[in-house]
Amino acid sequence: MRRHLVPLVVSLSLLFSAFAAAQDSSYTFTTIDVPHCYSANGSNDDGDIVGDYTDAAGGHHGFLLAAGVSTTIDADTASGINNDGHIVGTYSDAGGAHGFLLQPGSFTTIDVPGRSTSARGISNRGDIVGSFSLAHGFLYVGGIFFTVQFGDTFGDKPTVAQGINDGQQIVGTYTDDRDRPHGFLLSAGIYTTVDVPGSRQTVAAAINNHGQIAGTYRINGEPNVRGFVLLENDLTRIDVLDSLATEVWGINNRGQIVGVYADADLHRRCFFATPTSEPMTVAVDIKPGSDTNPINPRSNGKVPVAILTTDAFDANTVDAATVRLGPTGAEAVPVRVAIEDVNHDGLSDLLLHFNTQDTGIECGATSLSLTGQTFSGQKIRGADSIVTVGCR
Ligand SMILES: [Ca+2]
Ligand SMILES: [Ca+2]
Repeated sequence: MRRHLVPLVVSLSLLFSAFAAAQDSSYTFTTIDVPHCYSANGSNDDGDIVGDYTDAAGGHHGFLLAAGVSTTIDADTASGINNDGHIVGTYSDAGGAHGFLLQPGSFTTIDVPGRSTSARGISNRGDIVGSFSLAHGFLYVGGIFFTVQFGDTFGDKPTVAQGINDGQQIVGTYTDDRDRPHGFLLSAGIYTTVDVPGSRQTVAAAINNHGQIAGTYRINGEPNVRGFVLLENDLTRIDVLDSLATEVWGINNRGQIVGVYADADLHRRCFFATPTSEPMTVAVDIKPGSDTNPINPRSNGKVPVAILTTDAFDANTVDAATVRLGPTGAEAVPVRVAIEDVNHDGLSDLLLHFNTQDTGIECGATSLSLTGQTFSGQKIRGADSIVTVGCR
């Protein structure tokens, strides 16, 4: 069975030469502790990981790694997992390859009738994508298969659908007339090629709800593959430290990625990586409408705080559940969240309310700090001045 569309990536991985890759410092990499891990293919927002490992005879088996415990899945590979813990992948028998959906207590075959099928990605809505007959993509929604096909005519450009998000945007890979793979994005019925600039081969493997696309590419003239994360035109190269080659196969809504790399001894190692970018400074307005921002530390009321949208930052990308406010920026959680244009500049801001008593503010404090993250994992930080009142 062909595990990924990409015989090319599998073979590319074997083209290790003594090529030192630079570390990407915007991620923290963790090697996945599954013996003989062959590839980590997907992760949900809880950080549960699915993939496959090899046995002594070279056979492939799926795995689920959840809360540090790995479990074998009786299949060739597990390719995707959603936030409900539903897993898709591929198994094979005498009749060929079959897609599957594994839910608590049930194992369902997902086959395009009469065709060799592989299930590769699942959204939180339960939509499944994959491929059949090795050359055609599919989308499976509500018990119905739809063809996902790049190019003008069916079969013109061999296509595999690899990943899907909750907005039913689909990514995958098609092969051109010269047998070179290109990534694609299918969004609202429109197919767009997704190629890393200057690459000879690009595989688009996964897309999250923020539109971040993760995959693998090879640049013209370079021997080894690298991973990438692409958001619109913003490309991040993914190279695991000291690796000779890196493939990325999955990305979740926290921007965390999974994949496989070749270490200095040419062993395959699976990895999980979390974005570690420096906090971005954002504009914070404590008590919108007030310039002095008086706060009574003994109040049992609430403090309103706005994160302002500017030309450089959209406050609506902030995940309010991650925001904290206090003297160090780690204290209070918001108790109310609203989108509102607090400074009347036509740009909607994020207005949060915090219980004054949760902030840990003391008499004499002169500022409060706010920290948090965007939905795509970018850390943010900001502060505003205050004066304490009612302290005598
Ligand atoms: Ca203010
Ligand atoms: Ca505004």
